[in-house]
Amino acid sequence: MGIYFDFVDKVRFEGPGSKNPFAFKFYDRDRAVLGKTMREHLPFALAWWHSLVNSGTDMFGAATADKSFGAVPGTMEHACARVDAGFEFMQKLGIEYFCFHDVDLVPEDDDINVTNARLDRITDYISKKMKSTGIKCLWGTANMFSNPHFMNGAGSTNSAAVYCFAAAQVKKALDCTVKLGGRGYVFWGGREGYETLLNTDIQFELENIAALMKMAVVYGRSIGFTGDFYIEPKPKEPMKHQYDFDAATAAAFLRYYGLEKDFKLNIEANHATLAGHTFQHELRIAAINGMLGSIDANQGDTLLGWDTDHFPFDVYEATMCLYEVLKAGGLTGGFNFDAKNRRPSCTPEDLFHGFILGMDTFALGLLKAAEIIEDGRVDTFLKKRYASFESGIGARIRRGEITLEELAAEAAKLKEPPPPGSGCQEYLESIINSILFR
Ligand code: XUL
Ligand code: CO
Repeated sequence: MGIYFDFVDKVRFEGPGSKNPFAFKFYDRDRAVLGKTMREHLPFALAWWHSLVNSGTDMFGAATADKSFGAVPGTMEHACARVDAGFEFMQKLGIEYFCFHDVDLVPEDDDINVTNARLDRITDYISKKMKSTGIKCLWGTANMFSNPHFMNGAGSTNSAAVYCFAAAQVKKALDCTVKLGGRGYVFWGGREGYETLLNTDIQFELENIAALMKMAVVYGRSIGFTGDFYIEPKPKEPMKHQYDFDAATAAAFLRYYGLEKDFKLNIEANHATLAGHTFQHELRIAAINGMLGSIDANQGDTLLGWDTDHFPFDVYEATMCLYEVLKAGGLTGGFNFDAKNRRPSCTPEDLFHGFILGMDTFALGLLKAAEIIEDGRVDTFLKKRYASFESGIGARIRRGEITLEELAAEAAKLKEPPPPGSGCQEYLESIINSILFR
């Protein structure tokens, strides 16, 4: 095994004043925040596909970054070189988890049996690396969107034969995830959606997707998978309408089909904004449904209407994210950098800069979210805002001990209600700014 990133030894915390491009300015892994270390609060993961596979191709142009790692692309030697490079990279950054799709790990063959044999080999190789480094698997998934046979969907396909291939990939990806001790298993519905109702039976397709998920749960539990299954909501791209539009839609789907005991949500920042929500909104909806599982940590671009997967740099958004996570008592999953360098950021150094930026952004978010909670003014305001439900008729409403007639009688007695009080949004926003920039 060679050394792939010889320009850096170990990325260390040097503090906000450091000008070293290969040092953390805010991520201080052993620093205690609200009773836990930063490292415990922020289980960061590398996304195999963006960091080790994606080489900057887009619809208009070829690769700009060299991800060959000294091997011939499309070979098992290349797959192994990626593992070596990936583990060296994670060790140098102190990243403790990784996430993968089946076909990120090995070249996909036309014959699924050949691909599966390759997966057996590569997961043996990865297991050894995991043992020697202590790096763990956050979650695995099956890529059921790239292969042309999934053009009409995977669980939502019109073809029973293609459905078998979707099932086969889920089965094998679960085998790999369990073999690697993954904390979770993700379903991102890449082609699970539609373009026109002229050729689509939504109900039929939803039933088939749910059936595939149910079979995955039964199989996963039978081979000892004790972690969470996740749906990763996204409203569009590649499909016009995607079934897992947002957290509320996915939560309703899971309940309707009886999957809520085994599934949580993997909330991605860029998917939230594509759905017309804030990242914080999606996290809150997941949390109040008891389904806040894991996070795909990235950032979109408000001027672009697609999934740009930037490395996150927006401290405000990261702060509100961590505020939700802290309030929800943490994640069962982690923070997966489903993020890629911009196409012209094409050097191995840029890959380090992306992760340093992302990890520092979330570290700052954690520090600032903890300060908002310790400061207490936002929480105090919120409690006061609903205070009329704490006693009298309000408390009876909350306890469900009152009828519509009694409420109407109360209104008649009052003739008109007292003013409900100011929402104080600007006051609250200025508190957040004063904490962010002190
Ligand atoms: C696509 C996306 C995926 C999932 C895993 O937008 O986010 O990379 O995270 O399939
Ligand atoms: Co994602």
